[in-house]
Amino acid sequence: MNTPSPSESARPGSHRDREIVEARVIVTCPGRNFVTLKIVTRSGVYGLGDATLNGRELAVASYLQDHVVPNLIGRDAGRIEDVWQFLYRGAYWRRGPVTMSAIAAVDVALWDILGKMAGLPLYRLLGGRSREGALVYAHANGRDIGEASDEVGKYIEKGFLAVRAQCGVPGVKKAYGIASGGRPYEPAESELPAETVWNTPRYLETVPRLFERLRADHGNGVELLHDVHHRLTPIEAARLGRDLEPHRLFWMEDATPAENQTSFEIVRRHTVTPLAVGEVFNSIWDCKHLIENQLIDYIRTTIVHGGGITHIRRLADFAGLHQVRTGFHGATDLSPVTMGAALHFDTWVPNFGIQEYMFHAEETDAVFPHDYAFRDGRLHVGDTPGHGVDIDEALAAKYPYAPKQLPVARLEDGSMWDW
Ligand code: KDG
Ligand code: MG
Repeated sequence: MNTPSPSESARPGSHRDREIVEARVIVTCPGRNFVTLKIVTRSGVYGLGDATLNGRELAVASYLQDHVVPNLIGRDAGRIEDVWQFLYRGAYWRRGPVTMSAIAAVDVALWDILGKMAGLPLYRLLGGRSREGALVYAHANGRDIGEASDEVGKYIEKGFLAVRAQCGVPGVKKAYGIASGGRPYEPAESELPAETVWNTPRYLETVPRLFERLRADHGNGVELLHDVHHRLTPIEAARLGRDLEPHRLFWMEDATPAENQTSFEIVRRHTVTPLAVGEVFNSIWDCKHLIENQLIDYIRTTIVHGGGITHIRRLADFAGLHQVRTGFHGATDLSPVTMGAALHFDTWVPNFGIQEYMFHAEETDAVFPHDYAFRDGRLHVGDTPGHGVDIDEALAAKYPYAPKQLPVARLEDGSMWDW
């Protein structure tokens, strides 16, 4: 499709070798749903990209299968930037989580192919190692403050240097972030959304008590984080940030919905608790005002929902100009393919902050063999060429798609609220 220039035709990895001959969308549910794109070149070298959008998986699978894959066949897998621009500009309809997750899947698969053809791990293609490992934070949650504190203690014993803590709120049925039935926390648990009830005043009085207790039980040697999950208005978030100041949080996350980026000015004006936001963003345009006005400290948009490495690299560079650091989303709905790609990015990116890390289910790890490993509070990538994550397609086929949606939240009077 693209005419090779003379230098592009030179082996190894000639234009003919790099020609995309097949692209397959693989939907599998080993513990939870994942959408994976496998792009195969004429040489047989293939790359993998994650396209999982929690609760809306099949929308991205169709976007890829019906609208993207036919455009890939015959194209040069080495023209990563051109393919990105083709899928973004060429679609006319820009941005949005479905589009950007689909573009990300293609982009990450092409970077994976480039790494494999060059015989280099992805972090080396990006510019090489900036650190020995990526600081990660784990998720501790409990039905009450005592149980949450015990959980934080367990993660510290496992070697974690940073822990996110959430606890039940008295009188609130199914508060965000709390596991049910002794299972690991997994929000998308039912075919139709579970209804949860929200009460802001009770939450605002509980959370400072949680962190007071955590500092009393565990001291100041551990980084503590908290996710508000978009539940507060800007002035309520400002109040919580101020109440948390004595407990020195690493960050307060998603304090208020951020479609209106200027709303963070209110939060920022009133508190020095560091702010993180952006796991639901999908473009640099979702955070331009937040970053250039230094209204946040950490940007959470990760590879899969933000258009892949090609776009997130631009976002991270822009953030770096304003002393905003990365703090990539890494819940269980980000597949090991995203985790692998994100960790290579974390290993390189100069303005790295932290990486979220929730353990995947054993079945997930078996379907997606990978070479990253946890050691001493950090995740370490391996030196396998590409992003270091593969898929066992035969095993994946044993776990058919199972529809699951994220919960919704209502106030006690029945009004819909932000989940
Ligand atoms: O798909 C939604 C989850 O990834 C999200 O609820 C988890 O907020 C989350 C987090 O910070 O990990
Ligand atoms: Mg979050």
